[in-house]
Amino acid sequence: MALQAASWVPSTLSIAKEELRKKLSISPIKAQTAAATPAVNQSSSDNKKTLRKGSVIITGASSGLGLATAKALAETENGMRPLGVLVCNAAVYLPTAKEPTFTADGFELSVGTNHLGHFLLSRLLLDDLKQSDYPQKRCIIVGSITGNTNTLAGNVPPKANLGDLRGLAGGLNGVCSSSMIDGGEFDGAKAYKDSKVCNMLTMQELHRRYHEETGISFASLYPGCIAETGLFREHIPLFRLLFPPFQKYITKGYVSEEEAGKRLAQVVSDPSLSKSGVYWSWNNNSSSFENQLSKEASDSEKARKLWEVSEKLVGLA
Ligand code: LMG
Ligand code: NDP
Ligand code: PMR
Repeated sequence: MALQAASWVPSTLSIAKEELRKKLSISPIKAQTAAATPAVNQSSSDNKKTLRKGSVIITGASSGLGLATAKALAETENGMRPLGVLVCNAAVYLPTAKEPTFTADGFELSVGTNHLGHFLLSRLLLDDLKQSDYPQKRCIIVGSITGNTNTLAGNVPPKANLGDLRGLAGGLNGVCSSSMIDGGEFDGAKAYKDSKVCNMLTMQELHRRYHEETGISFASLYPGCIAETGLFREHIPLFRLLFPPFQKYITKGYVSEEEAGKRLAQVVSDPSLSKSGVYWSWNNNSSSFENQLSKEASDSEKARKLWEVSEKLVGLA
């Protein structure tokens, strides 16, 4: 099934890319996807119809959490095949970069990929989700504990802080504005954590704007510390060596890719996790609960401003 799921990648990828291209010339996200439902070539002529009715789109499904989630969904044997779900999962983390790098459109790479790419993708696919007749339509944006300063992990420097969004408003291009959202000096670890705050704020703003009207459930989550994924590929080898045992034996926050994939798969298709506007987390015994976001990550005024600034940057306003 996992291989079958992988065979979905090119067709859904091209649909999403085509959508993006049609609207404007932005390309921070290659929408790599996987799905657990019947393949495109088994359906009728209309690919868009298949997207609406029979698919889960997962960005960043070539490794780590995205791949493990696709596997967990593909292994689900019951009739409850998930339909009409968008999972914004792809991310990059550049903790050792001394200088910023940029997307083709000139946005700092971490925020461009993790936030702006998903902001645009979710907006472009909203109509498809809206029109789907699947009863539990969902749009999920993966967040993290490290963007939440109400936790110990969120207090490890550098801490997330979007400030007044002056760098983002200036285009995040490092030329006529800072490459950091708050207008400060480039810091790759902070840029990642800031992008996760954006992900969690965006989910809540989507919920406020669209949940009632569309019936789509919007959710974010912290799947646990999946300390061995490709996310840390840019970190120094010593970190990659020590981080998994540190998380396993000291913080006890470690989860395997398989376990994390099952958690995200629950948010995709478990009827008991259908509530909208929620940031899900799991206890050590793997039971899910609605977690509290930090002050900044639940600031509705900041969410609105982030929405408006992001709309301008991706050409939707
Ligand atoms: C920033 O540093 C970087 O500046 C930035 O560029 C970016 O990379 C960012 O978030 C990413 O990090 C963050 C800095 C915060 O954290 C560190 O640098 C941690 C390094 C700790 C170095 C210890 C090395 C020696 C460890 C040997 C022990 C191995 C144990 C393995 C487990 C075996 C189990 C059988 O720094 C701080 O905030 C300092 C706060 C320090 C608080 C210490 C809390 C106690 C935790 C227990 C210590 C265990 C250390 C293990 C470290 C693993 C790597 C994270
Ligand atoms: P991985 O690096 O394994 O997965 C990230 C995925 O994103 C890869 O498939 C990667 O594909 C893809 N990706 C990166 N850039 C792009 C792009 N521009 N377009 C399309 N795809 C892209 O890391 P994880 O599985 O750990 O990360 C998945 C999510 O989980 C992220 O949102 C991360 O923030 C979140 N998370 C992870 C935690 C952890 O402890 N690992 C903890 C909390 C949250 P490719 O390599 O082919 O480019
Ligand atoms: Mg962190 C106390 C629990 C805890 C948890 C659950 C995490 C998760 N971390 C915790 C604690 C600590 N970390 C402590 C005490 C330290 C100082 C030694 C520490 C350090 C640390 C570093 C250097 N942690 C990190 C890094 C990273 O580079 C990772 C990061 O911030 O990426 C942005 C990271 C993480 N810690 C986590 C999680 C989940 C990460 C991965 C990042 C993410 O996806 O959000």
